[in-house]
Amino acid sequence: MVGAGISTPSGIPDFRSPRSGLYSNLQQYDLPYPEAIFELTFFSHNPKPFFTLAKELYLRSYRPNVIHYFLRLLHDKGLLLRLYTQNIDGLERVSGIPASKLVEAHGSFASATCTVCRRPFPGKDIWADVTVDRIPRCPVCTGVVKPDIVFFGEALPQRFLMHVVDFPMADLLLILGTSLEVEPFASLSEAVQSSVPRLLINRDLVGPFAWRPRSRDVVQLGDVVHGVERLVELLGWTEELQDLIQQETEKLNRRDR
Ligand code: CNA
Repeated sequence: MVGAGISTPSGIPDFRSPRSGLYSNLQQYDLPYPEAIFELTFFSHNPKPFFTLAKELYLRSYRPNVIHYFLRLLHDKGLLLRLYTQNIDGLERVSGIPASKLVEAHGSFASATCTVCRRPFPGKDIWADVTVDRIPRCPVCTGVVKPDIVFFGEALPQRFLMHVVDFPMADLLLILGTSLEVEPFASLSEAVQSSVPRLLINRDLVGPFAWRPRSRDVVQLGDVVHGVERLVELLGWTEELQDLIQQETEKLNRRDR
């Protein structure tokens, strides 16, 4: 289970970190209160702040970091049952983890839907407008076209239901870079069997690790990059991970050339 904290080392601010988090830097988006950026009622009245954020994510073409590639290495080794992410930056896909291994619980920019007639569109259709600060509109009914990012109160994607099968099957749960504050995602941390070790690598102690710890919980507090690098070292995978990062970075360099 991962959250915005795994992408801060890529330069994408999270929500709740003091000073650097989006919630402390919302003046630039002109929002009445932070959560408004992902609220449907606010969006229907003023979609601009959300699209400003979308443009920022799109144009800066952020890259995966060592944490994403650690997860990719888990997949390459056949150890990754599934990656449940709250992130909407798409960096798990960019790191090379196949879509079949991913549950993007809060949606993605890969697809979009008209908020009025519900027509579906490929996600890429909105960027020509968004990059020139125009609100994307449905060619048929002129409704605003919203990327399929899950807003507060909206249903999670169907794939989220895979947790019913996945979590009881897991024999280790990694939880990286998340405040575990957003439900129903946060409760997945309690969906593994009680004999299953849960490893939290995060700056602060969060969720059930604080208020209902289990005897097999392991917590590594501090910077998530440091925590993951330490784990990789203990596993003896440091060189292999460096090779993977180099190979994938060269691929991205060729893509961006
Ligand atoms: P959050 O609530 O902002 O929490 C992030 C957590 O990560 C906090 O506990 C931080 O202390 C911790 N953290 C941040 N950076 C580091 C670091 N370098 N080392 C160690 N710990 C760190 O974010 P959540 O993901 O828990 O909240 C869920 C929201 C955030 C989801 O709905 C996301 O869509 C949304 N979000 C996503 C992105 C993204 O896609 N990259 C960015 C911002 C917000």
